[in-house]
Amino acid sequence: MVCGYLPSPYDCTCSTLISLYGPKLIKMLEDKYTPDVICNAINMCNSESGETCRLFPAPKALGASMSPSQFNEYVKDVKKKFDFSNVTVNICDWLPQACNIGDHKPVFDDDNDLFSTYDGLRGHNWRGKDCDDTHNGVFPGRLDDDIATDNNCNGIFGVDPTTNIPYEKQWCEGTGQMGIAILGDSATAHFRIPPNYLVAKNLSFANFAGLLRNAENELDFPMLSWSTGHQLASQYAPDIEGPVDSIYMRLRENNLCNHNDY
Ligand SMILES: [Ca+2]
Ligand SMILES: [Ca+2]
Ligand SMILES: [Ca+2]
Repeated sequence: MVCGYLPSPYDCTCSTLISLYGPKLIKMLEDKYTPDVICNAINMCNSESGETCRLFPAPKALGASMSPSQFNEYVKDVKKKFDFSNVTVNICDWLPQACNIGDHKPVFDDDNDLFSTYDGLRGHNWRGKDCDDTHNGVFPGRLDDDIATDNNCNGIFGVDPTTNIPYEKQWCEGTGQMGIAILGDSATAHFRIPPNYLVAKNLSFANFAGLLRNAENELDFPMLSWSTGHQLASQYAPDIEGPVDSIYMRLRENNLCNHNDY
């Protein structure tokens, strides 16, 4: 059932993993090993810097606190005990796109201008949508001095036939046109774990329908944040309700020349 939440081909890989390691994982849960220990023991939680991933309280076996080296030694013992030493599962083999975001640039960006036509994987959920992914001179937020093309992706281009003035100049020049950029960690990108993911009784296909999409966004929701939000929260139902308001949305509401500039 768990693998059924994932789209093909991930469901197949998941089923293989469950058939190989499922009984041992269930035994570990029954023996009250923490999720951190289990995840590290099967090599699914690790980082390129070698730091271990720890979100939960220390295992009881280690007392109230533990150093990183103590934890690593403990995980080694658990690997040995459950014969996980030869597990070669790597989350990046399984979901390579999600691991190809270490530089925080869009994974899908044909013209390398740092703007994408794809929403997830650091795409246009994170920054304005590229309206021409074959031309790196066309992207949101740039100065638009071409009267024939919408170089800045705000939807405005061409010349007013009655005044012979480019629309971009006629409508936007001197209007205080501006976008918004936020530099920060996941907190500024509206990181959240949908509560339903953590409550066993709420396990359902409906609650996990957006699992892959959320994973592609690293459980961040910049498209719903106070600063760059621009999507309807109802798209993320049933986890999120209510209206979305943001600095970008207000900038755009006041001046459509700001469209896509976030
Ligand atoms: Ca692009
Ligand atoms: Ca482009
Ligand atoms: Ca334009």
